[in-house]
Amino acid sequence: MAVKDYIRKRFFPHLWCPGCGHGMVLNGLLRAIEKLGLNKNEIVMASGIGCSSRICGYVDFHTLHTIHGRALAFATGVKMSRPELNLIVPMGDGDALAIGGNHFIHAARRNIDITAIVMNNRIYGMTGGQFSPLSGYGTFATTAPYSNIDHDFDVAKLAEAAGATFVARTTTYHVRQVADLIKEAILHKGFSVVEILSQCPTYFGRKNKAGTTVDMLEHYKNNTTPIGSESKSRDPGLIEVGVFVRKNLPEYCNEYDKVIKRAVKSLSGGRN
Ligand SMILES: Cc1ncc(C[n+]2csc(CCOP(=O)(O)OP(=O)(O)O)c2C)c(N)n1
Ligand code: SF4
Repeated sequence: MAVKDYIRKRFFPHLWCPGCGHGMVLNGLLRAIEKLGLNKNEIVMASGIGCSSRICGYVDFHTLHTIHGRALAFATGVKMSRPELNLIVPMGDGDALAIGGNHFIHAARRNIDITAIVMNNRIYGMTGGQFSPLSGYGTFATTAPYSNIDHDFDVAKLAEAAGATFVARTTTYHVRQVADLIKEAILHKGFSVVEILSQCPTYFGRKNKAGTTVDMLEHYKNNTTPIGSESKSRDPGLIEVGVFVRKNLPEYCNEYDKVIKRAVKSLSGGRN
């Protein structure tokens, strides 16, 4: 199936501003799905609210555009009832780690087979540029006109500590890596997190004098390095991209199946 067949053309033009990174993430996601050769009916995408979450409207899969921060809870419900389906949850940094932070850590802890894509633009884009838990100390936002004093999370470290079994990071500059990491995350059996640094030239960019979209992409290019590279030891400020965690642990739906079997056996007096 061609990439264009995965798109709902009737919802275009999309709502993203010119130069927004979220469209580049959509491109990588569709290419990953095309490479995997997945049937549209095998994919369920659940999202919350935000410019990033709007991806859900543009893809011709089974989609649930739900409430802010709760997409993982909806996805968990779908996955538990239909474990054979591929669950993908695109989230903004606010959606995933502010209002949705609790759902995020517990989905990771359970190791439920869901792919979470965190589109990190370090700002609440949709609502006009409020700072998020990923904006970082010293940044500017409409709600931090005199500079933000909150420190940010490291999404990859948080996801790993919470129990995610596949954790990766890339940026919209790394177009091929976006598709490759999403592909691997979908194939992974367990909770997978792909953080993608995605530029918001409109709110984060303007408030932080980050320049044009091209400047922001060049910033990603010049300030990232592959995990474990020598440059990181020379310049600890570089952001690592690549796969941080790739391990196999019991998956939640499989474990739940075993619980059902144990319960049935016990209730039938051990006859099954
Ligand atoms: C319960 C609830 N609280 C607040 C909002 C308002 N709201 C909508 S999107 C959003 C934040 C969006 O930021 P983010 O998730 O980072 O995504 P982005 O728009 O930057 O892609 C907020 C606060 C809401 N819709 N529902
Ligand atoms: S406000 Fe920012 S995140 Fe939202 S569409 Fe515009 S550029 Fe993208």
